[in-house]
Amino acid sequence: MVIKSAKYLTSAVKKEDFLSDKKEVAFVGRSNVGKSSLINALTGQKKLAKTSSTPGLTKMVNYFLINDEFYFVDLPGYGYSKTGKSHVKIWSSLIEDYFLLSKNLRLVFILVDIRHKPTELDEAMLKFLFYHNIPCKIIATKCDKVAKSKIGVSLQNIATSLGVGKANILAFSSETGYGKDKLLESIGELLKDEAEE
Ligand SMILES: Nc1nc2c(ncn2[C@@H]2O[C@H](COP(=O)(O)OP(=O)(O)O)[C@@H](O)[C@H]2O)c(=O)[nH]1
Ligand SMILES: [Mg+2]
Repeated sequence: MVIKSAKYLTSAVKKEDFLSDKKEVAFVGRSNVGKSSLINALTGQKKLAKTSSTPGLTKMVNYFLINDEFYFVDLPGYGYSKTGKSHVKIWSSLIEDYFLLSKNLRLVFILVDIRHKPTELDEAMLKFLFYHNIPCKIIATKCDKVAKSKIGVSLQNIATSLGVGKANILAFSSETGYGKDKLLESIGELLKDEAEE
């Protein structure tokens, strides 16, 4: 598919703010894994989603209108959260609310860093989505950081560690655009299949 237009629409800070009028494709993952950069790379707009080298800043559910047809949704990052003195391992209840209430959600991409073994939270997120019958795929981000010849092995390791088939994982780089066409194709297929139903 081709992205002809993309614009930031709104952000939800509570469940009452969630949109429900269009199909949604959501991106989730630990803070700093590259969610916002991926949305910028896919849409070809460098400043559409706010990117940051400081983890944990995005706490809202951000909606981007694509081709006046569907939404990309940038979800809050999960991971260690500094609340007062303690660091707790969490994802926000806003993420759970989003998954449970978004009836037009068609696909969730869980982003993991291609250089690292998925974390317990990545596994928990995958299980949560399986449990609630929400279709999901994995994107291994920052693949410009590993040699091209190592991408295949890295994907296999991530697949094995998460217990999913390698076909469910795509390698991606926001820096080089690696994987962009495949990713757009799989989003296009998903939305097209539905139009034919
Ligand atoms: N080398 C490289 N760096 C990336 C890539 N994607 C994101 N980053 C960097 O990782 C940091 C976090 O990215 P961001 O998109 O804000 O992550 P988010 O918290 O998941 O939204 C930023 O400094 C980005 O420049 C990538 O594909 N390759
Ligand atoms: Mg972000």
